[in-house]
Amino acid sequence: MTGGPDVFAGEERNESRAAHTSRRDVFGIFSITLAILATAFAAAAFWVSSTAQDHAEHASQQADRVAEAATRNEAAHGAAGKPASPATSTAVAVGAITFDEQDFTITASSQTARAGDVAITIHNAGPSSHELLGFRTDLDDATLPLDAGRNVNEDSAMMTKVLDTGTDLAPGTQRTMHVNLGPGHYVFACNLPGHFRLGMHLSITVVS
Ligand SMILES: [Cu+2]
Repeated sequence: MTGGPDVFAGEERNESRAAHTSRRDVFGIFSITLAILATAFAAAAFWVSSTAQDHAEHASQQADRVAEAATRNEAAHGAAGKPASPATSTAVAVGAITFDEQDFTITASSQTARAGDVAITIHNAGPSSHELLGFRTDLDDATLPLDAGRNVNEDSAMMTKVLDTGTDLAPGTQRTMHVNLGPGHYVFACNLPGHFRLGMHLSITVVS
């Protein structure tokens, strides 16, 4: 039985090598799987972080825009959120008055004017379209007679129309009209539906 042990030993070695080889294969597959998983995780982590960064950047840009708009709005309308009225001059306007209309107020460069030809410039600061009507009347500007639709009754016998833009002024536009005004009390208003009730009226006194 010579060679028997050798054969046995050889078989043992072979077995051992086979076991070793198979362990190495398992280890190799395990390593590759691990590497693939690690790569997948890294890619997912990168995607999540870059998406989060995009979101954060987007949110921050949006916040900036909102803050900027709020600042602009505040600058345009005053800190209290009310439309800021340009300081109305107490000087008597001679020959020209500028009316500023916006949602939903009317202001004028002066509320007292010298009788005679007056160049009336109407500026619409928006954001809606507006018109301007002028009436000679003893009524206070807030108490003009209303029609069934609760807009100013332009045909009321209690007042006489002296100015009418006729067509609406688009936001951001202005128009100059000439009118000859005698001494007296006048009311200027926007009579687009609801605008008078919302506050678009102003009294002007014309002196000789
Ligand atoms: Cu209006």
